[in-house]
Amino acid sequence: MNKQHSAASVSVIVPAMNEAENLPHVFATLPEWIDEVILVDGNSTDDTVAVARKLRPDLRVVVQTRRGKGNALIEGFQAATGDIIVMIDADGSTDGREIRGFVDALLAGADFAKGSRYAPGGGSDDLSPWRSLGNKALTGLTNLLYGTRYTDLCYGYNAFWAHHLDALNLDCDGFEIETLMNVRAAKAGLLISEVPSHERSRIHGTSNLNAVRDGWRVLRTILRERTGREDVPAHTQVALAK
Ligand SMILES: Nc1nc2c(ncn2[C@@H]2O[C@H](COP(=O)(O)OP(=O)(O)OP(=O)(O)O)[C@@H](O)[C@H]2O)c(=O)[nH]1
Ligand SMILES: [Mg+2]
Repeated sequence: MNKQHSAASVSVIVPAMNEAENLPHVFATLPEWIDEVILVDGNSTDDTVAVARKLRPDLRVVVQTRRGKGNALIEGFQAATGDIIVMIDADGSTDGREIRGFVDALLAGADFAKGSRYAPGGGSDDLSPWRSLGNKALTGLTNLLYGTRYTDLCYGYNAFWAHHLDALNLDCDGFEIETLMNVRAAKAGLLISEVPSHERSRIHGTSNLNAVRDGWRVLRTILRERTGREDVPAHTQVALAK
C-alpha cells in the first residue's frame, strides 16, 4: 500500500519507557507511507526521547501524565491526528512491516483490526507456556462472557479508525488496556477483524509486565465490564483478514 491507494492517513502510537536501545530497530521497520509517529514517553530515565527524535525528526512526543502503558496509549490516541490509529510496542517485539495488514483490514471494512499470535500465519517467539496458558484462559472467558470469537486477548498490536475512540471510551492505566479495548469494541458492536501477527522477543532490556499482577488486572477488567453489559450486537464478528 502507498498513499496512491488510500486517502486515509495513518498515525502510529509507540508507548516507550526506557527503550533507547530498541528504538533504532523498531523505527527501521516503519513503512515510509506512515503519516505520523507519536512516541508516548513514560518518563524514561535513559535517552529514549533524544534517540527517538534523532531517528525521526518529524516525531511527535507526548509525555504521559500518569503511569502505565494504558495511560500512555490513551494519551497518545488523544493526540493522534490520523484517520487510522495503529499501536505498536517499542521493545522490538512488534514489526512495523505488519502495519500494512492492519491498515488493509480497516480499508476492507473492519472498524477494529486486532492482532493475533494464534491466528493462522501468526506466532510468538516471546510467549512462555505459562503466559500463553493464562492468555488462552482469559481469551476463553472473554469469548464466553461477550459472545466474541477472539483467539488472542492480551496482545499489544492493534489498529482502529480514530472516529471509534469515543465508542471505546478508554479509561485505564495499566497493561489491561488491550483487554479493555477488545471488550469495549465488542460491546460497541464494532466490526472486528483479527490480523495474524508474529511477535518477536524483546531485543534489549526487561519486560515491565508482571504476569500475576497484570493477569489479575485483566481478569478484573473482564468481569467488571460484564456488569451492566448490553448484548453484543449480532453483527459483531471476528473474521480473519486475508
Ligand atoms: N509510556 C509508557 N510505556 C510503557 C509503560 N509500560 C510499558 N510501556 C511500553 O509498552 C510496551 C510494552 O511493554 P513491555 O514491558 O514490553 O510489556 P509486554 O510487551 O506486555 O510484555 P513482554 O511480552 O514481557 O515484553 C513497551 O514499548 C514499553 O516500553 C509505561 O508505564 N509508560
Ligand atoms: Mg514487550
